[in-house]
Amino acid sequence: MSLAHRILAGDLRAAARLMRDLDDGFRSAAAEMKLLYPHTGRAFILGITGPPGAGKSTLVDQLIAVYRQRRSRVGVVAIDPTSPFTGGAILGDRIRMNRHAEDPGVFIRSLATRGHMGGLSRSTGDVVNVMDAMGMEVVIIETVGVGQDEIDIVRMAHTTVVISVPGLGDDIQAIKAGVLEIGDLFVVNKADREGADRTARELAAMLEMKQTKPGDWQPKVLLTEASRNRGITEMVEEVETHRRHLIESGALERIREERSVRQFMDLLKERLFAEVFGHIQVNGRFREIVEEMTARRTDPYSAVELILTERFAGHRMSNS
Ligand SMILES: Nc1nc2c(ncn2[C@@H]2O[C@H](COP(=O)(O)OP(=O)(O)OP(=O)(O)O)[C@@H](O)[C@H]2O)c(=O)[nH]1
Ligand SMILES: [Mg+2]
Repeated sequence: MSLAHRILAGDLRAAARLMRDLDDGFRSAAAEMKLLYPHTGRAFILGITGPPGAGKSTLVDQLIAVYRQRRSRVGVVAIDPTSPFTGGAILGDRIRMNRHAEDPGVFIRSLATRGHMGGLSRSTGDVVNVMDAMGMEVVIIETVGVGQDEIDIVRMAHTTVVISVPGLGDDIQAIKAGVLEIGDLFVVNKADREGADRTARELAAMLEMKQTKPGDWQPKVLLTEASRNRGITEMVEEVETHRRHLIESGALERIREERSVRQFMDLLKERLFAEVFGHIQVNGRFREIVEEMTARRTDPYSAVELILTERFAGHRMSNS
């Protein structure tokens, strides 16, 4: 039986195996993804982002518990910002969410940001799709920080929660830059720490300055203390309110469409590059071009044009 069929039948080990094959870039994995795709599009995708150590994993662990009480199955994709060789944060996530390790209704997967040549958002998308096809009603994506990679990842979420913590004066400024735009809900975690109320007030003030149109979603600012399970139910309620808003306003359909388009674009970029670059590496053209450029007999612009012409003119001929 194919991995896809086993996954659709609820086989968790088959899912883990496919995710490894995806990491290794096996061609067979693409065939499995084709079989799974018709079974995707049902999961609610929740993005959790914020600075290192803000308590994201602790919050996610509490969220899992709430969704499990409500009988939803939960998938988690934790993006590990550190080197795949240290494994530090992966271990941390495992420990943080350990109490759910034996629950067959919970599936946790960590992805490293390095070692994924140009495709972290695509591999995240693949993992989300596998979890979706597995029947996970909720898929949570945890990412750190505000880099472009993270923004791309967070954009595949239906609802995005931005976590901050008190006492990060300059980080609030960083939040201002880009994260203010992507948050559907802002959570100040570590509410037990001094200055939490002030951080929440500052955030709320910044949100009020944003230009809005009637009918636009108004992000709230909530306080939580993840390590003592405080404020979590309120957070889930607000997430659910946003989810209903997405459905009722038709925005959910738009987000889904954007996500398919982005997946298509990412795949196209990756496959075109692999196709063209693989070819010139094997036939020695790449080496020649490097030498020509170094000797200033050609330039990168002309070289790319030449390679594309050679590659695709050849294609048309061989196909006709
Ligand atoms: N005081 C306090 N500590 C908390 C709270 N929530 C989490 N922590 C602690 O903060 C530390 C970091 O928590 P994590 O959940 O690993 O944070 P994270 O944002 O996932 O960290 P990275 O994934 O490494 O970026 C841990 O020691 C938690 O126990 C809170 O509400 N109050
Ligand atoms: Mg974490």
